[in-house]
Amino acid sequence: MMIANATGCSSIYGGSAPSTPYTTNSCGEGPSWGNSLFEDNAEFGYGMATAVETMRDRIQTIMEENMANVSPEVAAMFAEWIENRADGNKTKEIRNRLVPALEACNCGVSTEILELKQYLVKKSQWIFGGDGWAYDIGYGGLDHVLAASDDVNVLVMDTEMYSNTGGQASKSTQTGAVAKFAAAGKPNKKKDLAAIAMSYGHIYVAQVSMGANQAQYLKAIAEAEAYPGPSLIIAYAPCISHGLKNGMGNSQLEMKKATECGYWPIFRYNPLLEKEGKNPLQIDCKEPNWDNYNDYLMGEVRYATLVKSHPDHAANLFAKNKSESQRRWRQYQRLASLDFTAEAK
Ligand SMILES: Cc1ncc(C[n+]2csc(CCOP(=O)(O)OP(=O)(O)O)c2C)c(N)n1
Repeated sequence: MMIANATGCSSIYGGSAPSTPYTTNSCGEGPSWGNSLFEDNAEFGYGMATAVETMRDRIQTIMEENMANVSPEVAAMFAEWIENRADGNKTKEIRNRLVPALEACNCGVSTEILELKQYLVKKSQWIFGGDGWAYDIGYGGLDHVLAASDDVNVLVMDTEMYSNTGGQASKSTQTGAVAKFAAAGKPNKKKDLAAIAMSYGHIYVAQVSMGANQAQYLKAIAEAEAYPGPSLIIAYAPCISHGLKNGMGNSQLEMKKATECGYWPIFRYNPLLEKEGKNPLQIDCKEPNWDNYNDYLMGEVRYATLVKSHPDHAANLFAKNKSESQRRWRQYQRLASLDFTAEAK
């Protein structure tokens, strides 16, 4: 796995010395990680993926040109690698047989491929960052990378604000939330990044919340990894600047509440289903209990504080926030009920 990490909370806890969440397995293998600035992280990860695939194209050319110059066993492994080069587990297994065979054969082609052996296994390319990066500053690059067809996976940890620099409002901040640059509550609705990405049709998109449904969250990660094209996972991430009245120790519970009241619906959009004539959008949560919406907002200081400073204004903005969520829910319901039989390939 290779990770391109935009600067933000995830790069700080991801890359701090002396401790880091990343490690190696018993074979000494683990992810590699790089931190980009903040405006170009999607491009940074895309560059990593492109560089690796260019080296792997080179391996394929060497193999194709040397089928007749190696033993039938090695030629069979070359053919197997070419056929499965996009499969992480398969290429790992082939690499484990091919490398010793090439080391033993001591022929010209073996030296060339052994020099590139670190590229034999398909890399899993991930691009991590927050909403300030994904929705605002890095959005042009993110859109560009998602619009291409390369196999990269994007994880947005959506705190609905620029957390690492003290909680500035982003285009992900919801109506009525108090954040820096939105001291009287954000007047405008949250950008629907998932809907924009789904409009392309070829992007795997999931909106997840670990606290609402862990199985759905893991399924989305596995599906994004397996999808042979760009994937985008938007993960709800409570943060200190939200001011959870129940405390950050209950952030998983807060996530559950957000999904149950309709604030954060969870779903998966898998373009592979469309090829089977099925609707690609699957909504993974029940009809929200909208009656709990205001209680959810009042459980967080980022909303509750507006009631104290601007009570009338607060009521209007919270009603607007709720009706925007209800509209978004109905929009997803409409999309999820469309007939896709004509799209079967
Ligand atoms: C081009 C650029 N502008 C500003 C900064 C300063 N900066 C570092 S982290 C950050 C906020 C990141 O917010 P977000 O992407 O939402 O991630 P979070 O901290 O919420 O995880 C900013 C503005 C930077 N690193 N690069």
